[in-house]
Amino acid sequence: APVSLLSRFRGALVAAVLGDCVGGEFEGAEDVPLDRVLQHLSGLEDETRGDGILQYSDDTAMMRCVAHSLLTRMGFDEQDMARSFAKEYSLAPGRGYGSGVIQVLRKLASPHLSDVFQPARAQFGGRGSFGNGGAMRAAPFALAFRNAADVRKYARFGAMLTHSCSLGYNGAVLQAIAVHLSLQGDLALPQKFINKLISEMEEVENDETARNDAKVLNLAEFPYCARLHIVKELMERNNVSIEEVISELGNGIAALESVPTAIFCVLHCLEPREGLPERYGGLERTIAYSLALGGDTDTIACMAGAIAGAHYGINAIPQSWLKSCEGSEEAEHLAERLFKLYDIT
Ligand code: 8NA
Ligand code: MG
Ligand code: MG
Repeated sequence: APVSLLSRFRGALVAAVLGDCVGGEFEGAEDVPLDRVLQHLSGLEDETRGDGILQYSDDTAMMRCVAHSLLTRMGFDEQDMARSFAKEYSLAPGRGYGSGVIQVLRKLASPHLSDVFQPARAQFGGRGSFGNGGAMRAAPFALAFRNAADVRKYARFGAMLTHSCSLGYNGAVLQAIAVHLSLQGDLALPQKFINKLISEMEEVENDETARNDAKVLNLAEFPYCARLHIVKELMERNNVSIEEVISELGNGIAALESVPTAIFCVLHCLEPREGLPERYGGLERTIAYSLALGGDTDTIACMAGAIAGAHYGINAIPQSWLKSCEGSEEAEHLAERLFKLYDIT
């Protein structure tokens, strides 16, 4: 049956939260055997399991702030979004935030701050953060704005509140665009999907600051485009090992080493894969595969979850997974409200 747009909206936010919650188990682990991943996931189906619900981390905490702010302001308001991040952090500082971003969140709490983008610009000796913290929370921008140019523009500004390095905010733009295209059903033609992402990023990275940052950081020209070309090459092969994915695309906390990786996870899992249970649908495969890469598992699974959820819709998510994760019901509700906003922006 065709997946309705509302189902895609709900799927995107709920699967993002799920990826964060189930991925937390393996965050920072070097080697994650697929067996352990499948064991962890089948544990969610056990009603009698005693360890309670899985808590979400910084990824979901900040994504909720983005969604709330877009909804209450009926669009992007940098002051409100900055305040929302700062308030969330002060109420629950123990959600596993990156070590650098904490300084930004503390400064954003100051009532005397006039330029809310300034604390982010002061990070890392003025170079700004290239972490994936802007990208991990980018999905709601694709659910709030219908127009691709708006998605690009506001995902960028939203990320710049904490991530002023172009590698940081361009990772957020890429993630938001991937969710945007997935909502349109574009993953039905995977080759076309990756080609569209490449041409979007050619435009985004054709910018003086982005070119200069790439040079200073010793990266290829058009670094996101370069990674997306690798994604395309890996897609065309059906015998890609996890080690190759990690070495070619990365699994780290830098946006460049995790956003293209998350996109690859979704594309790779459009089809059944060896080692993953046959009863799994594409969404379950995507989450399981993201965890098996190790590294920044919560964030990679969160980003892959948002893109995959927008493709498969809410009905692809097992009830037992949904019930096991903190914040999944709220995510569904936020998605429904964003769906109404999308109709008017
Ligand atoms: P961030 O802005 O603090 O960046 C994350 C890290 O990346 C920093 O702490 C630095 O080590 C490094 N980094 C970023 N930019 C630069 C730079 N210009 N020069 C040198 N080093 C740099 O935080 P974020 O919001 O981007 O968070 C990214 C990840 O951190 C997320 O996956 C999130 O889940 C979290 N995280 C937390 C833990 C934990 O222990 N709880 C572990 C891994 C990741
Ligand atoms: Mg996290
Ligand atoms: Mg993480």
